[in-house]
Amino acid sequence: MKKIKELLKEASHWVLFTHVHPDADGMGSLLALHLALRERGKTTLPLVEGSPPSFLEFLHGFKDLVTPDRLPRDFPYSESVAVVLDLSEEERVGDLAPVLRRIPRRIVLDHHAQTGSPLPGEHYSDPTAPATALLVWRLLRELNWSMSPAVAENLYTGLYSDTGGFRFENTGEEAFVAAAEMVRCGARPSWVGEHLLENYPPVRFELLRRVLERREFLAGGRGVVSFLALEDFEELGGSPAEAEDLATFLRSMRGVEVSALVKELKPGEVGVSLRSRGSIDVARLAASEGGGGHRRAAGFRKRDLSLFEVLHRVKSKIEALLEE
Ligand SMILES: [Mn+2]
Repeated sequence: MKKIKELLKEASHWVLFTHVHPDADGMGSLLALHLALRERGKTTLPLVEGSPPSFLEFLHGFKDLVTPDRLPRDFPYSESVAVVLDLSEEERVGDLAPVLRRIPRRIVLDHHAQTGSPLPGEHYSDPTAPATALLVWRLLRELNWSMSPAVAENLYTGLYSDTGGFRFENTGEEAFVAAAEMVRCGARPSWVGEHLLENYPPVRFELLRRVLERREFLAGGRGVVSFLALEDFEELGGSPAEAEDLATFLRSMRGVEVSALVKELKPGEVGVSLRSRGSIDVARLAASEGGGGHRRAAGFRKRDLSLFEVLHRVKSKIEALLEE
């Protein structure tokens, strides 16, 4: 923490990273830090892999995001500090890995349980923290940096999202203390809630319809799995981002302890989202397949198996997990 604070005070050039398929916490934390650094006269390059997630375009600074195909050539990469937010494993940086390797100094801020090979750099990771946004908030406080309304609202978005709207197991007193301070600094809870939860594109409901039609119960209703194929996204005109977190919706069914949504992300690549409740630990299942996450929300990707092979594998793993 001390080294990280010193770097934040001293260094002038920053390059910010989050994981592939960024969520509200990764993106909110990244854009909050981007604005906080910029407010202190530093130059920052906020990066995003793939196309910027449109469901988060309400975040402040969203238009500043830079994709790997548009990297500025004249940026002083070798004199910069990289901050990697909401992940700690190299694999989850995706196509941005070559950029990350160009930057010698590195800070990693994360709240996931470490599973893969850790990224080299100064780590500030706390698996008990409900969100990376909360780690950024702690850092800003430690540095005595004031929070502008834009920074506060971006952080609030990350915290709100990763706590499931302050209802998940990870939600404790600190989350509410931090949220209260963010609100005091200008974050608008109703505005964030409206953009996150009441602004879904119609295609999401078409995808949800297919997910529900195809749901398959396991172990007498204690498990539920469903899937989306590439054709679904093509036919309906949506992308896997629009099916984000439908696994959480499946878990909300009475009696369900584990839910899984298997998605074909691109030709030859299948992603699996796992959710659980009670004593079931899906982070372990994900780790055994080369992925990671939290006890109740985890995932992994497969590049060597077809959609239905992955689906089959997930079903038997969930059944085994529920038999334990
Ligand atoms: Mn997170």
